Amino acid sequence: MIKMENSKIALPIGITLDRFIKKIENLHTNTKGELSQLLRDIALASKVVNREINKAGLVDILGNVGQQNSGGEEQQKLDVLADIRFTRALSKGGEACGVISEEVEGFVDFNNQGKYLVAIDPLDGSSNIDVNVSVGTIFSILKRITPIGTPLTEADFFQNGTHQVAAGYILYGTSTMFVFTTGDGVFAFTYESTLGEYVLSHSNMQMKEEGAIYSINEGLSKSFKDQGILQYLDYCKAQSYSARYIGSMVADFHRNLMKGGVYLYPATVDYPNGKLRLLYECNALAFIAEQAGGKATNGKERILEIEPKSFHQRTTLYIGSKKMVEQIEDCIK
Ligand code: AHM
Ligand code: MG
Repeated sequence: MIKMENSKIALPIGITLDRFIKKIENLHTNTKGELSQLLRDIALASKVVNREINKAGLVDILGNVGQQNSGGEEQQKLDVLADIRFTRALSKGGEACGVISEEVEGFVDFNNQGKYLVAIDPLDGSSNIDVNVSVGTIFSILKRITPIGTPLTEADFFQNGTHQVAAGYILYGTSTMFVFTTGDGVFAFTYESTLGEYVLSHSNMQMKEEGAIYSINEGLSKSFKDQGILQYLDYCKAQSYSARYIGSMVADFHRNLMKGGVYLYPATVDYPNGKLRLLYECNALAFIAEQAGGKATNGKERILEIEPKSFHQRTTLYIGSKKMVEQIEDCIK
């Protein structure tokens, strides 16, 4: 049975993602099911990527391709493969009219009648691919603002994160999980490989207001531009918090979502504006964090209210349990 509790959806654990999406669709009037189909397309592509990640090591898909992506980082073979899989699924599906990806310089216009735009990091945590450590996919969905049937423009993509209609991530970890929100709470589905289905495992996820885990690349502390971060790290140590940093943001974020904690990527000498990308990394996770009762800022403003000015714009990021993020903000004031 479906009921709305404080605008949150209550559906039984064990329901498949397809059924879940259909039921949510039924709760909303005037929907044509396009967003539902788009989410299904992303889920399907993620199963293909999951299969490929699981084969890594057995077939020749590890290592880099010898070229750099839009941000000047080494592209891994699996980065490129994942980008191809998701872009193909989105263009064939027809609900998305365009995409921006970490792996591609500009935007891709599918020239179709779709009304949604997708911003995606096809495989986040590239440095972990070769060493069998969790990686993820992050996606953010917006509605185009220019009329359907006309060429897409930069303005379509340069909408702040409050305009997202859905966002999510897939974590390829000890099990594979699809976590997403459409603004009615956060839901996680675990992949049941023998069935080939994502099954609801965590309903209406909520993040603890305060946790005891901090996730940061502390090895870079000499190059942090804001000394307030060091003050916050001293506080974490005084409290005997646990330091946990995998180097795949999706995995670090997911753990903090489940247990309570905070993820930090401040400005450094190498990345004076922060390392992480606003449109396809930070906005999506910020939407999820807020839906789960957490918080996401760049230290001064809400991530979701930052006005994008370029496709691969970077930002500093402090995201996780609300009180922990607020304390960081106090330290770096
Ligand atoms: P990527 O998109 O090139 O994989 O970079 C993003 C990743 C995050 O997943 C991770 O938290 C961070 O970069 C790690 O960076 P660092 O090695 O500087 O700590
Ligand atoms: Mg990334």
